[in-house]
Amino acid sequence: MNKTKGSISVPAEPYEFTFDPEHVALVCIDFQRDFMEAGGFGESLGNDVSTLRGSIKPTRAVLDLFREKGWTVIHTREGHREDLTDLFPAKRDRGNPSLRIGDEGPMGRLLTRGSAGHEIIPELAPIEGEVILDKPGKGAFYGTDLETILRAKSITQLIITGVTTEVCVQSTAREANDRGFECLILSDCTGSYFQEFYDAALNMFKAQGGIVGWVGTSTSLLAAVDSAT
Ligand code: C5J
Repeated sequence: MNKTKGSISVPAEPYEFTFDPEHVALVCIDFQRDFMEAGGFGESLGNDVSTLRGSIKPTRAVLDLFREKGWTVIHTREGHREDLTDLFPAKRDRGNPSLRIGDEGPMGRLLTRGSAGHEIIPELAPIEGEVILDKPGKGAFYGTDLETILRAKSITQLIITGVTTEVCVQSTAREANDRGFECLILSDCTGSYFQEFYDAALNMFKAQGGIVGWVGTSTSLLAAVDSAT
C-alpha cells in the first residue's frame, strides 16, 4: 500500500511492508494442541512436535501488541465436524496411517472439533472479541466465511503467524494473495516439522518481488509499531 497518515512501515523482505492499523488483521493459524503437543495429530503422523515450539513466544508478543492496540485478531483451527461429514476420504485415508482423523488419540479424537487436541494451546488461547474460525481444509478461506469477515471489517492486509509454514500457512497466504489481500508472514512466528520446507516456503513467498507476500520478523514489527505510535 501507499503510505497514508497513520500507516506503519515494517522492515521486511523483499522490501518494507507498510500497513494501516485500521485495515490490518493478525491471523494465527492452527496453533492447536493437535499440531503443537505430544499425543496429537501431528505426532500421529510421525512428526517431532518440539520443532514448532519456538514460534510460541514471539507470536505471544505480537498477540499482546494487537490486544493492547485493539487491532483485529483472528484464530483458525483445522478440524472436522464430529460426524466427519466434511472429511473427504482422500484426506482421511492418505498415507494409510495407523490412526485416522476422527480416531481416538491421547487428546481425544484426532483433528475433530470438540476434542481437547482441537483446542488452541493455552499460551495463545483466544480471548473475548477475537474471531475463532474452524476450517476443514488447509487454507483458511476454503469452506469458511473468512473472506466475508475480512471484507465486513474492511481488512485488506494480513499479518500471518501459525503452523505449519508449508502447509496451512502457505495455503492461507496463497488464497489471501489471490483475493487481493497483502500478507506479511512473520518468520519467527511460524514453524514447520521440516527445516527445509520452512526455508523453502518462506523463500517462495518473498521471491520474484514478493509473489505471495512479504516476510518479516516479530521484532521488526514490534519496533516499527513502537516508533510509529
Ligand atoms: C497440517 C496445518 N500440517 N495446520 N496442518 O496438516 O498445517
